[in-house]
Amino acid sequence: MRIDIVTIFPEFFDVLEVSLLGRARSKGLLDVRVHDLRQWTHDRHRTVDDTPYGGGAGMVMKPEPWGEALDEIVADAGSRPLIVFPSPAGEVFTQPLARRFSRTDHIVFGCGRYEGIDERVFDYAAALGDVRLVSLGDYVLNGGEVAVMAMVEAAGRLVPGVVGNPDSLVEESHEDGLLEYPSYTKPASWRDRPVPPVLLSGDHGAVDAWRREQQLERTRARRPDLLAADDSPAL
Ligand code: 6GU
Repeated sequence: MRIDIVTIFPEFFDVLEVSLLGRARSKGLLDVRVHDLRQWTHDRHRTVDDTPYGGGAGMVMKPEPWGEALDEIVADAGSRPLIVFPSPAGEVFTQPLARRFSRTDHIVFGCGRYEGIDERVFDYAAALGDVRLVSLGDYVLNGGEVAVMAMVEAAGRLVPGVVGNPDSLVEESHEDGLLEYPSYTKPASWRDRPVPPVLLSGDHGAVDAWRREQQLERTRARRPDLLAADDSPAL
């Protein structure tokens, strides 16, 4: 899987070298390329932003560097990528979308800063690939970099071979539409807090039933919105 990231802060992505995704990169499972948007500027100050037409606060990212960046990356890859612009005005990123990303051969992430990117860039990008605006959730970050890091990690760990034991991927929060059940390890009692006895019973059927009940109970308490969804596993 190839991932291109266009940003004015390429250093943000240095942490992709470490941990799970770092190993996936050195094993050749993930081909991540980080690009400085300013390489596609031509003025002495390497300008990427300008004042908004119509007035208002803040600056808007100019379309020209974005156009050249997308042209060059898409031409180099030679096929139509998925082009993702992180934006608090986008659709919300969820596990099914992470799964979709993990099955995509080539994703280009365009990290906006300031008050956003000139709207015409999204329209132009649609000629080169399938465009999606994607948000992490209902709060505002300073730019798309942290959001892209989250999306790359969520999708990258679903690429076959990236996570050592694939079983650990299925029994997780959100994979079955519910929150994960609670986990315990030794000792059997710690600071007057015993492990739930059913987990020590050796009765696998009882353990499975208890875990399912815990998933439903926690989801009811913390995330009732998941149970109200059309595709809720509780329906
Ligand atoms: Cl994707 N970008 C920004 N700037 N803020 C966000 C976000 C994305 N998702 C949530 N807040």
